[in-house]
Amino acid sequence: MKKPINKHIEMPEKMLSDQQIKRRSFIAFGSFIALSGATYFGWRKLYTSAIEPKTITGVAHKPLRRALNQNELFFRRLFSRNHLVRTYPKELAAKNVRQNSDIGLETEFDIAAWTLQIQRAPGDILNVTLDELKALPKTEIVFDFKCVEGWDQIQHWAGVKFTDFVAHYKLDKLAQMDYVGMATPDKQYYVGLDMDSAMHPQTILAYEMNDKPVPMDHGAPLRLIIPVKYGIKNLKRISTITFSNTRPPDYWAEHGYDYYSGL
Ligand SMILES: Nc1nc2c(c(=O)[nH]1)N[C@H]1C(S)=C(S)[C@@H](COP(=O)(O)O)O[C@H]1N2
Ligand SMILES: [Mo]
Repeated sequence: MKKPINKHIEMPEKMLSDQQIKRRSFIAFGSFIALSGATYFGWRKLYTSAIEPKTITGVAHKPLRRALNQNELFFRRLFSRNHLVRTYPKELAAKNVRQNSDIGLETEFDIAAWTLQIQRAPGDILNVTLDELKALPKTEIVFDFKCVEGWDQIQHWAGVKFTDFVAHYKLDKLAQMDYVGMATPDKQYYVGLDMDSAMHPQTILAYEMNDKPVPMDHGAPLRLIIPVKYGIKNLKRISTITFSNTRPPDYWAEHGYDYYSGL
């Protein structure tokens, strides 16, 4: 027996009654009002919420700071010292390197008298000169430098890998602590870094930019290049380095920004 041929059957178009249309409009409009209300009151609740007391972090609304800290925990668990930031060929590095802000660079400064000061213990400061740093293995990096203000630029830096520096000066014990703190000679700008980021293989104490000594406004004689972080953590003109198990002071965290500021 032959199968009956399936004829195309026209479905009658579904007609909506006036009443149904009214009901749907009511639901749509009602949802719109409800969502707008939730957005407005949610925003107002956040806006009028308490500001955190100023400690190591400051100025952020409490719920936002909680979110930033939770975010940090999440990403620190994912962080790996083996995962490298993307690098580029040297030819792609910017010739006109962007200069951003200069907190801590405005005080009169004698570059010839500069030494890097590492606090090994209270009252035990190790002084390292630029020549001593230059005698260590040199590491170059060309990467995309990112500022939280919204710009980025491929830049070429060179200096001593922080891990090489730690190994050479036998700071391994100190590097088992949780944080590193760095500050400018006048202490006007300072950053706190989690140890995993500081000991990342692409973190360098940089004394060269585009194969020349770091210019004054970019942090001469030595600045931090830490590609796993936003620009704010890339401290220009390092003077002091400290190690600790608590968060070191951080200029922008005190002004409301994320303490971690990872990429
Ligand atoms: N001492 C010091 N370091 C600093 C800053 C600063 O104001 N003072 N600004 C930070 C910010 S926000 C950025 S984006 C980079 C900019 O570095 P550049 O001027 O070499 O581009 O430096 C960082 N390091
Ligand atoms: Mo920045």
